[in-house]
Amino acid sequence: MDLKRYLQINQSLVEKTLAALLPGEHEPPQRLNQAIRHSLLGGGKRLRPVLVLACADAVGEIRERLLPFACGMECLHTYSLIHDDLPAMDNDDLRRGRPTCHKQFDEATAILAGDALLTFAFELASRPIQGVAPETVLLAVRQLAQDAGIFGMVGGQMMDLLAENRTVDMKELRGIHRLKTGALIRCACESGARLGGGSDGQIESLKNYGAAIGLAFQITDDLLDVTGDSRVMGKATGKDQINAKSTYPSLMGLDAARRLAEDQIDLALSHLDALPPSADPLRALARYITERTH
Ligand code: GRG
Repeated sequence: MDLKRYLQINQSLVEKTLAALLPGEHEPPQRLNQAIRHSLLGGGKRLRPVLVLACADAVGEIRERLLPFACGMECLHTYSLIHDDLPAMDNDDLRRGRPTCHKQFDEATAILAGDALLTFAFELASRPIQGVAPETVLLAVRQLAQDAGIFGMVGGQMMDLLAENRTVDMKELRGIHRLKTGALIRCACESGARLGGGSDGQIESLKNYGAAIGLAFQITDDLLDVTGDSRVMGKATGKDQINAKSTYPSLMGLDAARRLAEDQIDLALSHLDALPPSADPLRALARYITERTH
């Protein structure tokens, strides 16, 4: 399994589809469309849309038809990054190797670009999919709304902000990240399995796979903030320590955090045991989560 090639092919598929689905930068309102394209088409690993496609591959064969849904997930993720970078939140200057949206444009434009991407995400996710029952699409859209909102990413972000400047314990940290980072990654896997025609058992397995890699992804993000190279990552590092934030490395130490991430990858792989060789990209992706450098 050549993961590098698999990622290149699928990342480029997602990028071409996104570029085609989005309004052009010369279409009005030009400033909004330029800001959206600046943030969305300027790099990124495309992990969530690739997971949608890879989970569909693992259970069925209708992956191309899922591209608008997968791109919707990337729009939603990018909105969260734009808003997270704002001065009222993380106040970051660099994202995906480029100036953050509010630095390149201004705060009002960045807020609107995020809002527009959030709503565009649901426009894309709710498009009919040939060969998939409308009720199944509706279920996936509802799941996306839950995982992106109060009971998912936004709720987790609020809990994360409220946890600033105090030490939280492992249980609370896990609860925050299960929502803030984990919900969308888990949702990508569950949606890919559901829209790809997976059985209830397969959907459950891929949901559990997503939950485990989501935690490993967050631990790795915390580790990279300590040990990573900001030039490779395209964003500032060392911020957690400066902000005295509780993270996996700060609560348990670097080695124990690495071990916990590896344990989650083993757990994720065990959820794929009953799946056929078409799940091999997911097996390779799980390992990549902890090996990544950006
Ligand atoms: C503002 C509602 C709102 C939510 C923000 C996702 C998030 C919640 C904040 C991002 C802060 C952060 C660094 C979280 C850690 C994990 C994470 C989501 C990293 C960024 O995702 P990647 O690495 O980014 O997939 P790329 O650029 O590769 O898409």
